[in-house]
Amino acid sequence: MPANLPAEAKAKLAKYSEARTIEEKIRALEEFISSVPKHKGTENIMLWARRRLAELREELELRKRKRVGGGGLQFFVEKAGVAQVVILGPPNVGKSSILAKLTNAKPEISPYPYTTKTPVPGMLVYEDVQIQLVDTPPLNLVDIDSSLNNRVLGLARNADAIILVFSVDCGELEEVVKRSLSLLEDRGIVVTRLKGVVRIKKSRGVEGVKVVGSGRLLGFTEDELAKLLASYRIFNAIVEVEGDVTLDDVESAIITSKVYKPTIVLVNKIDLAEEPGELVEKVSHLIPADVPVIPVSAEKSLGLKVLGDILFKKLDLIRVYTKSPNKEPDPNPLVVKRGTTVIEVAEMVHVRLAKGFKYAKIWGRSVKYPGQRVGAEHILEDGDVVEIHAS
Ligand SMILES: Nc1nc2c(ncn2[C@@H]2O[C@H](COP(=O)(O)OP(=O)(O)OP(=O)(O)O)[C@@H](O)[C@H]2O)c(=O)[nH]1
Ligand SMILES: [Mg+2]
Repeated sequence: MPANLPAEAKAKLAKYSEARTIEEKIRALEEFISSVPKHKGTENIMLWARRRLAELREELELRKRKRVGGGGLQFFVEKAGVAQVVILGPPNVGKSSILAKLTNAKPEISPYPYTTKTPVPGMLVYEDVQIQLVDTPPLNLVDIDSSLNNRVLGLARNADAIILVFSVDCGELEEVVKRSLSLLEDRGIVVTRLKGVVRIKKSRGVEGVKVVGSGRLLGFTEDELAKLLASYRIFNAIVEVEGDVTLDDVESAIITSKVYKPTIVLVNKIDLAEEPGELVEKVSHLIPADVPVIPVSAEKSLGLKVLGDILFKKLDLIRVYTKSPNKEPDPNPLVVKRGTTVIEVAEMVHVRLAKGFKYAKIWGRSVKYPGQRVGAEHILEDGDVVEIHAS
């Protein structure tokens, strides 16, 4: 249902999105809430705004406590390695056990729920790269607006990917899966690329509104899109569209700033299942098709070996090994986004190589034969060795 927000509310929202400090954001959001008329069409927006406000107040509170002597629980985890992946899930499913098995970290593990109180990082070594995993306190699926949920979901929003853990002994497993998914969705964390996804990047660098991506606009034109954005005072933006997208989807993207997080699902304690296949099938049924569902047992070390590989692929990263002529390739890869071109790698190595770029020689999956010459726009693949020739 369209929100039909009055101009005043839209202006407040613009103020919120431009606010630089938490205090400013809180004030702008409070003003936004009081300027939104209450009716069916605005229910979702109000829900979003109230939750966002709660998250922001929580964050402010934490920062204050930290300032007055570090009494507060430390919730922010500095990123390290090639990506940060949070381990999320309901209480007692074995999140900490999984971290302990996959990394050198020693989190507290116990048969009682709510054992983990603060995030615990560890490093997963996958071949020649390190992926940071962060164990978190459990998601509360009963009191969904709990302050712990706010903090944990804040971590997830900031991470590069999510490992969502359930377990065989979850009780009403299907209900638990459904609730967990809707908790993420309600907070604007999208785990699949199959549904329509809109991302709006405000940018002074573009002239007007530019639509990119492989998706389709359903029932509206680019002109109508630009008008809607303008009503929210967004005049220069790149709108990334994937899947089928309606004008309502665009509006909710403007308001709630949804983020896509690559996700994998683990069904842990599979050692306890009498019919593991059937159970995994049941869970898979509820999970979007592009999210892998993997049965594992932290206790019996089952199914864990493949996780590094699956995670790395899901993160859409590739490893590129640079080399100088007549030398061995650098053993430390450059880890870059899938789709990266030769010239982009040249820029990362040295401006001189990019400016004077002539050609590159490649060994690896992206070429037909070893040492093949390619141009600047050649797209690299995982494992490629690149030798750049510049003047
Ligand atoms: N049978 C079996 N038990 C497991 C497995 N993994 C974890 N457990 C047990 O499940 C209980 C909870 O494990 P934790 O790793 O503390 O679970 P958690 O999800 O971190 O729990 P919270 O921090 O409270 O959210 C412990 O008693 C573990 O020994 C498994 O694969 N199989
Ligand atoms: Mg734990």
